[in-house]
Amino acid sequence: MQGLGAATAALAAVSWFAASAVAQVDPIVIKGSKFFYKTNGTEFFIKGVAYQRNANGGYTDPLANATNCARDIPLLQQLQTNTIRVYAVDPTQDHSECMQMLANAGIYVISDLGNPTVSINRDSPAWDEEIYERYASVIDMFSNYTNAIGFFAGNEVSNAPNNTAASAFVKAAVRDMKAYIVSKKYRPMYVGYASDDDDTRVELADYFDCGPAEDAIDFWGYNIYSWCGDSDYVTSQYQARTQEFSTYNVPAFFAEYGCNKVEPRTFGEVSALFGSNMTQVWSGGIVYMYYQEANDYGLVSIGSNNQATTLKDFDNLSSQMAKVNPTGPNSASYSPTNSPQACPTTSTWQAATALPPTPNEAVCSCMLSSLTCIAKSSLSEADATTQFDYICNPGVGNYCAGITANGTTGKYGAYSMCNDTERLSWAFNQFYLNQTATNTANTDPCDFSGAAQKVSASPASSCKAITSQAGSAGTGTITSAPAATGLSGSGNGNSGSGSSSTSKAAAGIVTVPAFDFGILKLAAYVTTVMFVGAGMVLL
Ligand SMILES: *[C@@H]1O[C@H](CO)[C@@H](O)[C@H](O)[C@H]1NC(C)=O
Ligand SMILES: *[C@@H]1O[C@H](CO)[C@@H](O)[C@H](O)[C@H]1NC(C)=O
Ligand SMILES: *[C@@H]1O[C@H](CO)[C@@H](O)[C@H](O)[C@H]1NC(C)=O
Ligand SMILES: *[C@@H]1O[C@H](CO)[C@@H](O)[C@H](O)[C@H]1NC(C)=O
Ligand SMILES: *[C@@H]1O[C@H](CO)[C@@H](O)[C@H](O)[C@H]1NC(C)=O
Ligand SMILES: *[C@@H]1O[C@H](CO)[C@@H](O)[C@H](O)[C@H]1NC(C)=O
Ligand SMILES: *[C@@H]1O[C@H](CO)[C@@H](O)[C@H](O)[C@H]1NC(C)=O
Ligand SMILES: *[C@@H]1O[C@H](CO)[C@@H](O)[C@H](O)[C@H]1NC(C)=O
Ligand SMILES: CC(=O)N[C@H]1CO[C@H](CO)[C@@H](O)[C@@H]1O
Repeated sequence: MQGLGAATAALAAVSWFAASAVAQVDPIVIKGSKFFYKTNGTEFFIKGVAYQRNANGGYTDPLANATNCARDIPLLQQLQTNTIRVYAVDPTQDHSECMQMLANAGIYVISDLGNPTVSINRDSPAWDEEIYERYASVIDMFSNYTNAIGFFAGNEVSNAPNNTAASAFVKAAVRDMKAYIVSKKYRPMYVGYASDDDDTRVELADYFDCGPAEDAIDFWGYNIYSWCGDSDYVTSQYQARTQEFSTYNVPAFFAEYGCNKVEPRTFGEVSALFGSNMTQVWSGGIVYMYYQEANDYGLVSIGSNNQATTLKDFDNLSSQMAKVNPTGPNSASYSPTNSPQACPTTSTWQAATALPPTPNEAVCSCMLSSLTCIAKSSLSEADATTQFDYICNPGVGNYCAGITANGTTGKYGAYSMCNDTERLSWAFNQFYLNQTATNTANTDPCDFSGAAQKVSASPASSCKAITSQAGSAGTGTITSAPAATGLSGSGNGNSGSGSSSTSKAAAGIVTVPAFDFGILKLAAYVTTVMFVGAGMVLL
């Protein structure tokens, strides 16, 4: 055990930062299914540690406090760390000091794009303006740091057969964030996904990799906890997973590993992961996790005086990492031969290959400005929910096809990515138009218990192409929209289930409570509207 005093850490922070305020690391680039140092073409294997406190519902940005970074980086170096994974950052904070200190230590960053309140929710998935803007803002923040390798557009979102459809929304996020990086002319930064290890693991990996390259992930992260205690390459199913990924055409690595069913963890999997059986297929992995928390996965404990104390797992991991020296081909002599996987066709896989539309504020503004009966902007969330429940009920009519998204059928309303006010306005207006045309007895078809108001439509001339492509039902495909800016959503959680805790535990579907995305956010309005013939209010 050892500690590093806060005072020492603070001093270190100052001197490191001053020493090389402009130091840059060599960017990591992808070729085929491997990562490489850009300049010398040496293969880059991720020797990673997950670096974020697991706050309950909220989050603490792990890269915004230079004192803490200075305390922790020397310890990460003792673990041979060259990459950290962070799960939620606040783009409005200043990350320059931590990013610089990490760069000076040769440490790269892979960041999740979501946060606990804004990310894609597996039970009511959406890919909308709010989530788009959040994700894009994280990319903007990291774009100036050459030690930012890339991003996870989702973490364990689909984790069971009944929520595989949510992956269509995550894949749309991958597509749009890749396009965003290109449109902003940023240096290459990559967008991937971090999957759990459930029964749909093959379908998940295939789905995110299949189809047009511009829609597909740049890398695959695998959260895998199947090597527990004194296991081995075969028993742990590492061999089976390696065979599965041997044909994968983009880099794959362990985005979380380190089963703790047997403690202290001895990390025998390190010699397998970084040994020649696996280095041809895998690009290393990220140990879960730095901080000791209630879930007992920590390598380091932070005391009440903010002092860091290394734990037994730290020492064991440190000695295992010291023993490995993964090597691979140089980029120049490496000719990738794998191609994208085929899209899954099994009956357990529900996500359509057709993806949701790109969130685009301009499209939604055009739509809103073309309406004559709209939702009052003063509407409370609760009132809006009530109104969605009413207007989108199939028993009332068919007014919501333009604003709903179904990842199973692959049918997405052109305005399904708009915000709640915009979508509710669309539905009100659809109802209003229908009543005006078909039901003259309804003298106030834009009432909705005071939730709506009549306005004059005033679309800009540039809106005509957009609204006509969307069509009168809003179900068309818009191809003439201006470059997307950004658009909303909810969160996803992580589930835990253990298997046996025998020393040589059988591999299985073992996931652990990882970062708790999505505790706070209410389900998106429209997707809560799944009334299965619920008793509803009639006119
Ligand atoms: C390539 O560059 C990286 C980072 O600068 C360095 O760690 C690595 O040792 C270099 N490879 C060789 C073969 O010199
Ligand atoms: C999937 O099943 C779980 C447990 O039965 C349930 O809580 C969840 O809402 C379901 N998700 C979907 C999208 O149907
Ligand atoms: C990145 O750096 C450039 C040049 O220093 C600066 O103009 C730009 O605002 C920075 N971008 C971000 C997102 O910090
Ligand atoms: C490599 O694979 C063989 C089985 O093919 C296994 O016996 C051996 O233990 C593995 N090596 C490591 C380091 O896991
Ligand atoms: C950084 O974290 C330490 C605890 O390690 C805390 O005492 C300090 O106030 C934080 N600094 C800032 C600027 O938030
Ligand atoms: C939705 O977008 C409109 C602009 O079309 C904006 O005025 C409104 O504030 C947004 N509402 C929410 C809840 O974000
Ligand atoms: C429009 O209203 C009429 C009755 O007033 C109804 O029969 C019809 O289904 C409605 N159209 C839609 C699209 O809901
Ligand atoms: C998607 O459409 C299918 C087929 O119509 C339906 O069974 C399912 O409930 C829909 N899902 C959602 C989330 O509306
Ligand atoms: C493989 C290894 O390093 N094992 C050590 C893990 O930590 C325990 C407790 O400190 C030691 O007893 C093991 O030797």
